[in-house]
Amino acid sequence: MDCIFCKIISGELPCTKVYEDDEFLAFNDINPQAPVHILVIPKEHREMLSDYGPNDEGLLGRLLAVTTEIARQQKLDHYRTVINCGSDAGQMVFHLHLHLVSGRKLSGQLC
Ligand code: DGP
Repeated sequence: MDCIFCKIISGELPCTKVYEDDEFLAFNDINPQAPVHILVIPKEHREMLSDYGPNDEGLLGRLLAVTTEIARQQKLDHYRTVINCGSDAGQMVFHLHLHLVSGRKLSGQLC
């Protein structure tokens, strides 16, 4: 599959790994918008948040729970989480990912 994040998951492309379990991988964003900019992704490929539904509440809940655990491990007190859904919302990589951004005062801009 021609997906950058799937290639990162398979090890075909490198990343700076921050967290991994059976279901999720987290790694540093290649183009950080703040001193801490981590992407948290499910290993299962789906393009965007709108590809999930009521049957996925477990996975989506665990995505947030894993994110809070990563924030704790990284000793982040203040942070922002962002999920872009669709190109007009700024999504450029079509494999669901959550941005975890921290390390500077974040203004009104989303990420
Ligand atoms: P979005 O605009 O929400 O689709 O964010 C995609 C993010 O993915 C963007 O902040 C840059 C990051 N990114 C794109 N390609 C790579 C890559 O090959 N490696 C890493 N670590 N991050 C990437």
